[in-house]
Amino acid sequence: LSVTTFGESHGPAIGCVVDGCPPGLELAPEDFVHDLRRRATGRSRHTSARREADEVEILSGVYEGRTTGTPIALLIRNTDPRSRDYANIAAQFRPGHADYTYWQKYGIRDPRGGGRSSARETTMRVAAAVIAKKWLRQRYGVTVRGFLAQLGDIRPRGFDWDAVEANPFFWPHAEQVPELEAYMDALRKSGDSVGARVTVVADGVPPGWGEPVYGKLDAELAGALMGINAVKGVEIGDGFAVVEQKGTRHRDLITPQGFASNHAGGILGGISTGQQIVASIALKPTSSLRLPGASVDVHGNPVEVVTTGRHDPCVGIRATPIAEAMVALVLMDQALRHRAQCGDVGAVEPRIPAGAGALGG
Ligand code: EPS
Repeated sequence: LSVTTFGESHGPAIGCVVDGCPPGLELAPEDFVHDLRRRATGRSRHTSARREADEVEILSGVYEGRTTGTPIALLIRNTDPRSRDYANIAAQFRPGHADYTYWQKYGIRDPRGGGRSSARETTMRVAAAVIAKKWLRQRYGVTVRGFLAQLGDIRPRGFDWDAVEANPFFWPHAEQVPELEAYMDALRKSGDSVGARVTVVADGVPPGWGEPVYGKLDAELAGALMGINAVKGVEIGDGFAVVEQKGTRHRDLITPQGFASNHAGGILGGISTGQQIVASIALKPTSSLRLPGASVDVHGNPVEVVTTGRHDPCVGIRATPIAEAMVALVLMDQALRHRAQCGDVGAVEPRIPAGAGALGG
């Protein structure tokens, strides 16, 4: 499976091409509505106020409501760009933003804002992954779900999947939502931004997906998740907590009834164990701030940068569907690769049951 996207935040449209999807999958524009809405700006006062229709047009790869096996091209027209927001920083670099490195690489400053580096691009990742999620669910019963696992220094004090979809933060503990609202209101008022942690869990992945050496499942997940805007860290399973663990604590004991724990995050030797796959990302605080910050202009002169316009004080709030998308795309790719080499089922029976997940089923 391969996916590429095109388009700029303030251009006429954004789009993607998904190549390698098997034929016969039912696909209609309505399939995209749910996940695109989950990711969209303007769902709450805690995210960017830009209002995009995010309506998907299927340009190719689908005939009479089913995928044909040819490349699937999806298009979303931008309906609410406002490039004047960037007029005052057209020749400057926002500190902490990709403005500077794009300029160093290409020598072109897009005066309309972030362009390709804008989180607007992630819309198409989510759209592409609607196909992957649907295929994984229908073909293998695999589900991919995520949640906001930390906002600044606030951590969940309880966990319930039902709560996640019932608030605009994707927070797993309903009781804490007012606390998050107050935190975000104060943050917005201050003009500053904050980081976040998002965790994604895939249930139902059979054992055997992932290449053992090059193309390990965890390496592919890490690369895909790190490729999301603003991501500065990726963890699989216990991640960086393994540094302080002893082997007797970390190893997941195996019983005929299944694994007794899941510190590994469902992956051993680059190959899925059959347990929940668990991956987390750390997202940095948004760099587009209205608080002045020192920088330079394209001539190297010192400037104070102030970013106006419509920005998210915490990009992590909208990152849950994006992280799910990257996990789903990698899983579909690995499923197809595994199937090509080994067929649908693993090499040996019986298998032990999945056993313990890191997070309730
Ligand atoms: C973004 C800046 C803002 C956000 C945008 C992400 O864009 P603009 O200034 O062009 O309105 O609104 O998010 C989206 C439009 C979206 O669909 O996610 C940025 O710099 O990343």
